[in-house]
Amino acid sequence: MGEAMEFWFTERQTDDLGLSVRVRETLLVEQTPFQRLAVFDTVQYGRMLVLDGAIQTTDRDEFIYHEMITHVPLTTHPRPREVLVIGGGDGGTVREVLRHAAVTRVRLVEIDGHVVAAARRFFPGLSRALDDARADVVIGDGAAHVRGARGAYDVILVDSTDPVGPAVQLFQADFYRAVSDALTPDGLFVAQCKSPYLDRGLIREVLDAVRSLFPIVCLYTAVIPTYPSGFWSFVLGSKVHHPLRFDEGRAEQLKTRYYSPEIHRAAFVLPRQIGEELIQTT
Ligand code: AG3
Repeated sequence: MGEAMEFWFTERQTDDLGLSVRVRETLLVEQTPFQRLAVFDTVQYGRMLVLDGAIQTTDRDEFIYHEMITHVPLTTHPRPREVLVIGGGDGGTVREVLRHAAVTRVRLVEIDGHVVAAARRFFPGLSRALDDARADVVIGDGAAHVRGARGAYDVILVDSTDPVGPAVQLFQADFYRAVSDALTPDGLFVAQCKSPYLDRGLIREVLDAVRSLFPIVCLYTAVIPTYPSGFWSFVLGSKVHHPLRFDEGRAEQLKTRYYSPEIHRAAFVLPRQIGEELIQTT
């Protein structure tokens, strides 16, 4: 045997930019009714879940995204009891929600049962949470579920893929209106909103839509190495509670690796150019 062969997977993040990782083993490639699903074992990041060519989560950096999409809103709400996760079929967000003692039920509505099945096989550290007595897994259309739920949830977490394929509707104004109706009178929601470096047009549209529906609207960010540009954003819309008046005591006690009360505050501070472009106060 000569030189060992190398296999690489590249996510084409834009037409002109990619992230490449060396693959130790391809564990699964399948076409589901909704998307192309792949699981790789990579040298740098461990196991990696890929949907339609876009990296969703990896063993090594999944905690950053899952902690940040969850703990910022759940420490902002004084008593988050009923929580809905849309998407998030891997289970990582549900795992973080379950760290909050106030939560009596977390319902996951994932459109693609194959994502849940792949997570159960290859990502037990994420999917184990789905077997918790407080977790309720529904395979179905998250947008339709939200339209049928009135005043039912304290917190809604939109853990979606990017706005291509089944997730397109999750970035539209109609959907945020339904989210508002599905929340309790002091409810709040968070949605992943791509990269402030690469997707400012999308972020601006989402902020505008959410601003027309919620009195409190904020963008916050986290550093996520495997997502495009490594710099990621979350949009938070809230009816009453402001995310900078959160429960620091509860935030301090959470068993986390990225999130902390300091990170919570810092996440809302935007680099000057991005802040000026996105958060013009009118
Ligand atoms: N959902 C957000 C993934 C977006 C990544 N985008 C990309 N790689 N182009 C993550 C699901 C984890 N529960």
